[in-house]
Amino acid sequence: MFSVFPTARLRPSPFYQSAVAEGLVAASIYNRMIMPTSYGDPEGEYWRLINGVSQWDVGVERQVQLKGPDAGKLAQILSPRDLSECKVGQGKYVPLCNHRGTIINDPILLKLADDLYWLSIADSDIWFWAGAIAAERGLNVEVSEPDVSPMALQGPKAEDVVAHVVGDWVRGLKYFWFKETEIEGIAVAVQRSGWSKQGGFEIYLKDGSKGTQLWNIFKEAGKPWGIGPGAPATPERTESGLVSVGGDTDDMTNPFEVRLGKYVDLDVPDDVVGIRALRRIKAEGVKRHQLGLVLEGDTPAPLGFQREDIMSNGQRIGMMTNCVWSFRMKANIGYALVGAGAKVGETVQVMRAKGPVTARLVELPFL
Ligand code: THG
Repeated sequence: MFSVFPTARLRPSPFYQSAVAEGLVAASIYNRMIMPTSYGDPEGEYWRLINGVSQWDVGVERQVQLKGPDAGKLAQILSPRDLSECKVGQGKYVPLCNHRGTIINDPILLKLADDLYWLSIADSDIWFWAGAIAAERGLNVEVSEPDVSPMALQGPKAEDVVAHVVGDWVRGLKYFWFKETEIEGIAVAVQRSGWSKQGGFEIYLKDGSKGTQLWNIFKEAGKPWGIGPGAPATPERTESGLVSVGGDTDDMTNPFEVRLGKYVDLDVPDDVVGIRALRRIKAEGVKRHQLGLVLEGDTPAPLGFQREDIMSNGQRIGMMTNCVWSFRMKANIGYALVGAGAKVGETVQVMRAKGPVTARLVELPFL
């Protein structure tokens, strides 16, 4: 059995011991933490997410806390999405861009109070970024990483399980809205969210010493609904068209190229990081766009990091950024980041390790 020694460079989540007890067999690294990825039955885990309820250790989705009188001002400077209408108790999906308009993270922003926000981040060091920008702009706000770790319940039966634990009020929560509460004395925030399109909730644990206890409360409560362990599922998120920033994007990708333009408001104030670049990119027109790929063949693609050239009529037109076997479509599917001239319906060649594979460009999401 492989084991991991926690250090400041490789931090376990508060749910790590539970994940190991559930039979964790594979993990990745995210925000310098261990992110569980498989419990040994990818297809079973997938169908549990599609038809039932799946329990995920997503403690790697760290919070960047903005606290102080200028917290809201800093949140807006960090994101090109207009936050002026964001209410206390509301969450919003907010791309973060650098000065060139390149997307560097895509957190969920939670507004806990007028002077308190969390950015629930994807995999990059936004603490440094936010802290430096706050200080350089002379803002009165403290940037920190609080002891807060999300656990996700995803799937069509997640709502029944969460309602059973915290009460029927959760059924009335709107998408990305949340409420702070306690579960058997454990402080949490409960949000309708999660990195799947199957519905579900995330329970933000506010005391890392209570991870095993919180995990077991949901494991026990979920038994009548057949709950079991899982992890953010590449086949499901690909079918559903969710973007993985850093995976599906490179160091030149702007939000318009990867279908995130609807989260960019070009008339936010001029002091928003990257907004001038984004206005220019929009005015000039995007050079690339993201489409789906359906590959020929009925042998599941090997898992792993795959960024392979896409050819059309002997010319390289872009790259495949992600490829996975879809259990529902019974085909290998992936994302293409290709020149704006490449169109849905076009047949292309993907230069895979074992040779070229024919594929069709399609609209996203697949399902
Ligand atoms: N949960 C929490 N934090 C996170 C993630 C999460 N941190 C970053 C990571 N995921 C990646 N970011 C996300 C988060 C949510 C969504 C996509 C990427 C998402 N998108 C929906 C969509 O694209 O259809 C809805 C967006 C909308 O319309 O507002 O859900 O999962 N705590």
